[in-house]
Amino acid sequence: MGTRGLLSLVPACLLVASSLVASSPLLGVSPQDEKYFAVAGAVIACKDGSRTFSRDRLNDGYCDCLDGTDEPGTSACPQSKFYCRNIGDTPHFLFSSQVNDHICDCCDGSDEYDTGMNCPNTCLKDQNVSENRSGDHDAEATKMNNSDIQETKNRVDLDDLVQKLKGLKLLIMIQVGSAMCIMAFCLFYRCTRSRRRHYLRGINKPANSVVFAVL
Ligand SMILES: [Ca+2]
Ligand SMILES: [Ca+2]
Repeated sequence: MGTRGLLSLVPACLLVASSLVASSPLLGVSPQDEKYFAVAGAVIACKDGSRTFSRDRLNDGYCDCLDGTDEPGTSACPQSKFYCRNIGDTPHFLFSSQVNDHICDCCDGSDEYDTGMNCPNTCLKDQNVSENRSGDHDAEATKMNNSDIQETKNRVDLDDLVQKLKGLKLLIMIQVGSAMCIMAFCLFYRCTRSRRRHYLRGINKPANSVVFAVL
């Protein structure tokens, strides 16, 4: 038998398990309390210590204990809690008023065992929906992480571009400053040279005039 064949047997096994639990005298009893009733003898003590009851009064529809110890599977005691096993999904407790109230509260339908209600076992279906929601949540988280990474990368690229522009601006300022210094030096050199020429011409002019006068 293949894997698909085995998987097709799972709902049937859950249905059989649920029906066995529904017919058990420990209906509505949590696994922890099963030990309590297992170790007890023919006479069982109420958990609040108020009194005792015989085993045949367990889930007999009559409230013997004020705390509901003897009626975990019926709505006889207001204080009792019904344990949904929900095999394949998450187990949880119900108020006793929710037992046989014509509303399917447990996903395995075990709380409506005496009303003729057709409560389909949806535990596996609910579990799949929960897993799908979890998968969607993970996918959304991954998408958000990728978006954050891309945004951080863009921010780093922008900062890098700003730093490069600042460096380029500084380089341009240095080059302009250097060009201005060279131009100023050249201008100063020309002015100095021109003044020197004028000075030398001023010295040579009187001497030539004297020579011409002598001749
Ligand atoms: Ca009882
Ligand atoms: Ca119910």
